[in-house]
Amino acid sequence: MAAKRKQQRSRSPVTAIALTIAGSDSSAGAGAQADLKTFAGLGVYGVTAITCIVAETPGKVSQIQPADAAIVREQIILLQKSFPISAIKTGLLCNTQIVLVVAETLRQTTRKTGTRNLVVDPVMIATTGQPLLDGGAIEIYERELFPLARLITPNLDESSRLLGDPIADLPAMHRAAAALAKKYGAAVLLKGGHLRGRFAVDVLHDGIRATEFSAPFVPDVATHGTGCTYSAAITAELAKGADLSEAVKSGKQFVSAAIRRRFVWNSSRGRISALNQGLKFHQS
Ligand code: PXL
Repeated sequence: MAAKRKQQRSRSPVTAIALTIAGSDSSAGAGAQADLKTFAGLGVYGVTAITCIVAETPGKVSQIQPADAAIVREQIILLQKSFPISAIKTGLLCNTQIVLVVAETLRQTTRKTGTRNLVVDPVMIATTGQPLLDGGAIEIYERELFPLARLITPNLDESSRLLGDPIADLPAMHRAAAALAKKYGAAVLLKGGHLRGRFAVDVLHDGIRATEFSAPFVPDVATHGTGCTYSAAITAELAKGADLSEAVKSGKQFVSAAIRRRFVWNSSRGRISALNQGLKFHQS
């Protein structure tokens, strides 16, 4: 009997677990929904701590309601106690109180669990240009959360906001990535997707050296959630044990494929599109 139970147990699949601390996007293209689809697409079991509810549809953020900091904290603590989580990412944290409580909770729980794989995606502005984070929260990010991160993944706008200088070309991206890695004592992946060219080039700086990651740029794509999907894919690879550079390489391939295979629908609001993080779909 015991032998049979043991056999049954050993046949159950075991997979890596990743936690995303992020907002809910009603249209499921970004936020925690994109993270979960990405984790699943890469064979990682995802769990979530929801920080806010965003009512949105592709192209329009309508309303944002933050969760109480106390329930954000409880979700993280409970999950960390119950699951062997091997990587964590943060996405939209919405306001100062939530950034503070996430940093404080991760400082405590990761000391106990030893999880070093924290990817911080400093989500500040939506693809539509709408601010998603209140101004004072950025300072708290810099002081409390960045020092805990293994990797920070700002885009060009977020990097210029953090450094106070515009970033206009690839040499400026290299200088900025090095400056950010030095400033925060963490590896930095500066995403250059918004620098229109034939290739979307990102620069990873680990504090010592820089590596470029490049993929053909897909023009005329206004799909939101690329940043979330990219950082979630990196988190999934870290959860499975990849090193940082391998994780970024696979993450870039994953997000590029999600963009190439995006869905496009006609709706009463015109054409809308969403990333495809690996859905097997039925063509009607
Ligand atoms: O893409 C940034 C982003 C992140 N997280 C949530 C969002 C959005 C964009 O709108 O809704 C929850």
